[in-house]
Amino acid sequence: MTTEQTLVLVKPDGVQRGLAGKIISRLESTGLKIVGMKLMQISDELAATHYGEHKGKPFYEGLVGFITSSPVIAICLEGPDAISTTRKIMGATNPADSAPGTIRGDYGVDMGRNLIHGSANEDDAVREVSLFFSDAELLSYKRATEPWIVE
Ligand code: D4T
Repeated sequence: MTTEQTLVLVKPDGVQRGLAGKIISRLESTGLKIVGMKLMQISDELAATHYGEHKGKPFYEGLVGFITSSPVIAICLEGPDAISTTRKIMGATNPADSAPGTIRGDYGVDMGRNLIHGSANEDDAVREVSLFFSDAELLSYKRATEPWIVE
């Protein structure tokens, strides 16, 4: 197990629908640690950088329009295998294909309103965490429960 950091966004649909608490609670319940969190409005520039790999794809304009349409909650989670654990709890990109018990499977029905973003791999995670958080916004702290979470 590698200790990793990953970027999570509760997307505008999650915030607008009042699901942020439920979504964050599911991630928090795994034992992963919140080391950064803020409500923010994503600018066009930040959206273009974050979703640069999708530029030119048919869904790109809609994706950028959606992610900039209303505030998101940006979270940096830390812990063993934080990237894959978060992706597993999120479910498949398209909520129609997401298993029950996952965030997208339980709360979503449409690919363009899939509630949550989580970094896809280690390179993306490092890039995305530094895109959304300054060093000063990422806190290093111990929790008394840690021996009960990691052997
Ligand atoms: P994000 O990046 O939002 O965590 O989603 P994924 O990592 O699971 O999926 P992705 O990068 O392939 O897609 C980014 C974002 O674009 C939307 N999307 C995607 C869409 O609206 N239509 C599409 O055909 C695809 C592939 C959904 C997620």
